[in-house]
Amino acid sequence: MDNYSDKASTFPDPFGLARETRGFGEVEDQNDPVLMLLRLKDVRKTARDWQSFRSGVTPGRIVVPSEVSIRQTRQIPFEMDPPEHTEYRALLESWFRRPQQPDYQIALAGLVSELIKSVVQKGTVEVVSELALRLQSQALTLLLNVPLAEAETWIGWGTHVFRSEGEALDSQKASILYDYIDQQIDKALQQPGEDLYSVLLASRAQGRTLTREEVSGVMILTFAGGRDTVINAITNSIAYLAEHPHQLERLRREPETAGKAVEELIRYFSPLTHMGRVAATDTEVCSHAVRADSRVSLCWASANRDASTFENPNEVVLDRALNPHVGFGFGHHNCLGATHARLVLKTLLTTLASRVSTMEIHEYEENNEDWGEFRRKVGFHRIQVKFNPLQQNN
Ligand code: EMZ
Repeated sequence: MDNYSDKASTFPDPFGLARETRGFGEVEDQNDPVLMLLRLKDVRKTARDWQSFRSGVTPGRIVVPSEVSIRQTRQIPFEMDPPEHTEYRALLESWFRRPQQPDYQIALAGLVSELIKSVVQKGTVEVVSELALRLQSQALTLLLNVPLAEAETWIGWGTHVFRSEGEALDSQKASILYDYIDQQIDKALQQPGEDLYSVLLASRAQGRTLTREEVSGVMILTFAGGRDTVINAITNSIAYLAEHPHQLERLRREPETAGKAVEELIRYFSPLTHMGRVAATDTEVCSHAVRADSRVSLCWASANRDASTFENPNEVVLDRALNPHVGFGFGHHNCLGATHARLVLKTLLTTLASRVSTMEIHEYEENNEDWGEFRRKVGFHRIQVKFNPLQQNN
């Protein structure tokens, strides 16, 4: 077993004791408290029970920290409940499954390969801004089917579209995203193309074409939901492989293990800590009374370390056989972007293994979230890494 405490890629579980003893935690959030559910069983059960625990409430309220003060537009489909949710989700599925197509995979492999080539050439880079943010943004051009050059605009926005340094909710920053999406919708209306905006503008739900507001709601979710989460997953995976060179070596020898490795890294790092729901009536979860209209959260990060399901939950076991993690959520709201995110990570792992011999972490600054009594490491604000090329590739 690896020495636990002194590694950049060690992400301790802050929820362990509370999960085992109580099963929940309580967090204050802008005068709208949240009951965090910590056990895998409760998280799954509550995620399934959309009649009692709703997503289609005031826009921004199921996100923790709440975004009620910075947006009015409902993000689609995640701020909806069945049966409405079912129809919108179904109309998005085939588009978000395009990463399964060979030409998409070839295009992504090309992007990743260029990026890795350039970091190897530079030698030492700051991974969050020079690799993870760039990769996330460039890969998103494939998901949206827009020109690669668009990525430069998004890179300029930094790692989170609603947060800036020292400000958890930055409304000025949010308006940059909304204005941008508005302009893109205008463009697509004037000159429809093969991009996601145009496809959505021509899509139908509820017996009519989608409204502009609905198209915007899908686009905001696509931009915001898969941004810091993907950036953290990329950065944390690189930190892990830098500190476990034998695992990079193994990926080189057995690239077919990359799929399982991705699942385990997602379980261990859990890029999204939790997602909320709002109780429809007075009820009870985990033997705790929950009042109508109060918030609960499904803590994916805690559920993914639940020892009643995962053996040695605090260890990264890259070829973990059974891995029913909830890193991409659970139930009908599971992550729509997961096919794309999995492909990005898998391509990153196999490309690193084929191009890089070892990586060395120089200095770094951790990114921690504070949830009341819980302090959770989610990634890095910055991390300087040296990439050593594989000899045959220099
Ligand atoms: C929302 C959320 C979706 C939210 C799956 O998560 O991600 C957060 O990062 C955004 O701030 O608006 O999109």
